[in-house]
Amino acid sequence: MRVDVVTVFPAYLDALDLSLPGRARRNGLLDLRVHDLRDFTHDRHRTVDDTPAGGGAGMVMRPEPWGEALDALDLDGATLVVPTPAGEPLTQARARDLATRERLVVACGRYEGIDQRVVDHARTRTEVVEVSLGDYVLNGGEVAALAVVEAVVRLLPGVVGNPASLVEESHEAGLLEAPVYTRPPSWRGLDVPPVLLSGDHARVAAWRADAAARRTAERRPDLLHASRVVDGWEVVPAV
Ligand code: 6GU
Repeated sequence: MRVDVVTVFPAYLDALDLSLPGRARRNGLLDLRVHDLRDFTHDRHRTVDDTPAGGGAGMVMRPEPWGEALDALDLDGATLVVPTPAGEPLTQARARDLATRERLVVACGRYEGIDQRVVDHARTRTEVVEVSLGDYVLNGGEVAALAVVEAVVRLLPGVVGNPASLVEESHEAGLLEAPVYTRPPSWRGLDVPPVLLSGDHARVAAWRADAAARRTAERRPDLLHASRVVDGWEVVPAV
């Protein structure tokens, strides 16, 4: 997969040299290119922002550098990902969908965001998805770009060594994952739940299913439907 990221802070994306995305790059599974938006300005101060039309606080990213950057990258056949707190939630289903694309272009806004005409114009040439990481405010799209790349790249064939590990995770089954333990069996007076040491795979699976349901009911009741109720909470995943 090819991923182009456009940002005024290219160094933010340095973390993608590390860990799993770094290995995917070295293995040729991920062709990641980071571009500095200011390279597409022409004034001495390399200006990318201006005051909001209609007034108000903060600054808005001007359309011209974005237009030039996206023209230079040639969006044809790419999916443009625009991180914004006003976007659709980045979910595991969304990550799975994005992982099927041949090429992503991630446009990282700063300040109050990018002039909407940039997105509207891009939509006339290619698929555009505006995504949000959650209901809180970040200063720009770079952290979201890291999140999108990490969530998507680990789903590409050959990137994660054991594909079975992708199946049992939080959110893949529509539920949160059960708690996990390793050696030693007793640590600081706290024991690994004995069922996990029993060797009885069916009982282990049943324990995990129950723990996942309880945890989801407690922490994320929004992930559950209303039909099979445990302790007052429905435990059927909504996806
Ligand atoms: Cl994608 N961008 C910004 N600036 N803030 C956010 C966000 C994205 N997701 C949650 N908050």
